[in-house]
Amino acid sequence: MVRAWYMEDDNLDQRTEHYRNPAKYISIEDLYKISGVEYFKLNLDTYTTDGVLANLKEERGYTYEDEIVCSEECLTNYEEKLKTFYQEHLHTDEEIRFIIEGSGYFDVRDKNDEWIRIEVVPGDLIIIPSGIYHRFTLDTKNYIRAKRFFIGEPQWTPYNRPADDMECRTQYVMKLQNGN
Ligand code: KMT
Ligand code: NI
Repeated sequence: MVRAWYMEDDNLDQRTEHYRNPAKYISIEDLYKISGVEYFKLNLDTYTTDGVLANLKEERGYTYEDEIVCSEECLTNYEEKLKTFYQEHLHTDEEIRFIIEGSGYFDVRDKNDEWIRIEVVPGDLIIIPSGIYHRFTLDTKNYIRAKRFFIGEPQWTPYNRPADDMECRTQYVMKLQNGN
């Protein structure tokens, strides 16, 4: 099961858990309510044929798909990319990742601007809504392989915070105020 918790916001290694003391976990249902982040568990042995992913793609209109591997060997400009991923940013579209191998953390801001750390492992499909401030880091194992999906022509541009005046941001904030 996916795990998520409120982060201790210190300056230690970004790749470690950063639990609070005592640890403060949040369920995936509550995470959805307060942030709009969606989560699906897929079966890694059967996802190519069992129809679950196919349905999701159909329902949500994901027409584009590729794969990203983040490791020192596979990612060009590895250090630079990892820095970019970990800069607090938002996108004009959803960020959809389906983890095939390895692991990592997506951090999202709640409405009080506190960081929530979401651990992703193989079989997890996570949808980060457009307009939410977030970031990504590898964990200490330094490896993740994930599928990326997109509606139409992919557009991965990160808009670093502050991006409060962007339309996707104001819409996101409004949606949350109206209870998603
Ligand atoms: C992103 O945009 O943050 C990424 O693609 C991170 C790697 S995919 C798990
Ligand atoms: Ni992003």
